[in-house]
Amino acid sequence: MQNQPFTFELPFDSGLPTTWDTHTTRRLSSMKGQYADHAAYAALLPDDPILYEVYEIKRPEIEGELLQGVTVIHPGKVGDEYFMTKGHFHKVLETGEVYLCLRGEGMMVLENPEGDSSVLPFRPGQVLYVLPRWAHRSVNVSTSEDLVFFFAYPGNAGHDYGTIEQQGFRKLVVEDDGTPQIIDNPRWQGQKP
Ligand code: S6P
Ligand code: ZN
Repeated sequence: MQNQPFTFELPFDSGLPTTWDTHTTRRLSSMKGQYADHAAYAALLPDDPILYEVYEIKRPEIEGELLQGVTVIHPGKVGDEYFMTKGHFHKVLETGEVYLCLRGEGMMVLENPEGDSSVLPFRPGQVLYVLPRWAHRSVNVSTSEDLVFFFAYPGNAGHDYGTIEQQGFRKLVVEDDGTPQIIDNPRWQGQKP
């Protein structure tokens, strides 16, 4: 781990950082129950494709530090739903996060415990600010190109994956006639505030 201020490159052609400390891959099998089309999920499971990869710079997970890295979501669909991240609240709910889209075409699905939800388009050159209290999931709405983005968030934030695993997001992004559409999640299992 660096103990001096440092730089690293995010070349716009690849979007990949030139250095990183950890590289995590998430496969379809880690998304059980998240895709609305359970039959399509089951049909793809034997291949267990990699949906996305996260490259991170290691820093102490404490207040005052920032954790940063790059996520690459590959193109693909499960039924009508695009490849997407698991999504999470931060364990410290009052945590904001900054994203910068580098490549591809995406959407960010967000919601808070108060019942508000939002789905924002996410294009190269756009910065997206995730407000404190809002769960977030990134969706690659291209079926041919990777979606690549940089993120930074406070070191003490932690992650709460369990709430989304259990209740899902209120909104889904699905392909309809070749274009992304936002629909209500018929299986959303949260409690209305
Ligand atoms: C972390 C930040 C991103 C995601 C990454 C993968 O707070 O929001 O780095 O970790 O995009 O998503 P997920 O939901 O699997 O952590
Ligand atoms: Zn986050």
